[in-house]
Amino acid sequence: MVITSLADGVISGVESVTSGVSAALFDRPLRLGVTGLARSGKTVFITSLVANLLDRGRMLQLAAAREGRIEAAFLQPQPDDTVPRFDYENHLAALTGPTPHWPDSTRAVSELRLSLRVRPAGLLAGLPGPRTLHLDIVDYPGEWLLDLGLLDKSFADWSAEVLARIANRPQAQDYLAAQGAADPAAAHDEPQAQALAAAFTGYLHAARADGFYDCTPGRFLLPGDLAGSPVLTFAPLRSVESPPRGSLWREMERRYEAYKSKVVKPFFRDHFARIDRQVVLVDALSAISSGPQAVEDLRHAMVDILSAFKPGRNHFLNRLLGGKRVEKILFAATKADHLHHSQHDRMTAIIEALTREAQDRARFAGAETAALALAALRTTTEEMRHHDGGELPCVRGTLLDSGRQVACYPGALPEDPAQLLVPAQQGATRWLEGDYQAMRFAPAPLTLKHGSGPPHIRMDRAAEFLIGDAL
Ligand SMILES: Nc1nc2c(ncn2[C@@H]2O[C@H](COP(=O)(O)OP(=O)(O)OP(=O)(O)O)[C@@H](O)[C@H]2O)c(=O)[nH]1
Ligand SMILES: [Mg+2]
Repeated sequence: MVITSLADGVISGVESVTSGVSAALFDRPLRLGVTGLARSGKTVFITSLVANLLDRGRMLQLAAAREGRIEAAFLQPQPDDTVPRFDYENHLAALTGPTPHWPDSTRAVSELRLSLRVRPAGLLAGLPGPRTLHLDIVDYPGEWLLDLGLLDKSFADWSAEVLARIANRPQAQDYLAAQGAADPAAAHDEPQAQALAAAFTGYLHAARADGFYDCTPGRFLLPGDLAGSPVLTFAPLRSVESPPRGSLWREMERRYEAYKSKVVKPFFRDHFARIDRQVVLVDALSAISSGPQAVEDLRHAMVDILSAFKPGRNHFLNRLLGGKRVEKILFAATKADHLHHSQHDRMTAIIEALTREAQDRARFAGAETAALALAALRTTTEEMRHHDGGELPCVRGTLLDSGRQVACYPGALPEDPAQLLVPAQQGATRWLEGDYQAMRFAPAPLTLKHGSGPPHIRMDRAAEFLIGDAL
């Protein structure tokens, strides 16, 4: 499917040139969506991608860069006036300044346009002059994709489902008690509605912090400028027989519907539906170190997130997209610099297995998919250390919390991903074999060589997969 559409593009392009139309017609924008759950590495990924496309010394696996066909790369005003600009300069300054630090957490959609002037290759090589690819990079929280599942659900169904799911979670006990004490059929009382919404939001935050990913509605965690508004002041309630007008239940139902139509649908219409290529970033290592439950939960979240890319089952999205589909999806395990490179293949196998169900669906929808382990910013160096008569493949870096330089061995990932995924699926509470250490490294002070972006692992491969064919 991708090959066909590409071939179509080439043929119509050649026709338009032979018919004397300017090659400027080739200048077309390509929208690259970058998503992932909170803290998965979206901001650092985009910052590094842009910096490394501007200065391409470390992008040898990107064919157009290696062949010297990219004549210029520059940032331009983005096409959408109402979307915040991705704060590239500040994020880069944070990562590469004199006292390097990680950029702040970001809480909403943002966008940046990078334009690449390229000399065409292959069939188009004979064309006069370079053409320009406008790459519109869009950063949006993966949590917002999870909300797609709400569109087909009534308030009653959603409530029942959520209450059943959280019944045994310790993080939810306060909310469940508050909800149990409230009478859904009683007259709506705003302070009570606010208290319930606050308690439910508290549960979502606690669950998220403990590694649960099924934390919708997504905007409750990332409200942006909607904080405190009625569309975010609802919570799941137990069902009652024909709740009267003006009851708490009816008002919550109304707000739930408003959330769907005023928050969820506009996001899909204005951002999601326009994406051509997509990266889904996954911090699998953190999930693995949190334990089997977190891994199983992450797998579920991936299935849910990716269901947005197989819109067949969702009427709203189907109508919205018409025939348009995302052409390529890259699943990337981030922060691969936490592992010695000898473990990267295993990390890739895990990310493939973790997203297999989701990938199969996307493939079904006609998108080309790939999986990769990468680090947007490499913070470590590798070394072998003697231990118990053997050699341990370690990484050395500066720990974020203590500022200490350490050589770490995070644990051996299994060769067969099933060794992690199967116990996770079967509800194991801890790993039987092996222990995985969570670490956070600080970005290392850098002196960037002229013409080179920040050090990374496989960002060039990621770029080749995502945009190589368009260059
Ligand atoms: N070692 C290492 N750590 C990384 C890398 N990328 C991200 N991190 C870590 O992950 C954290 C989150 O990265 P961000 O890029 O801010 O993640 P995000 O997905 O934008 O997070 P939110 O905006 O909060 O959703 C950073 O503060 C770093 O601690 C990387 O390439 N290497
Ligand atoms: Mg961010």
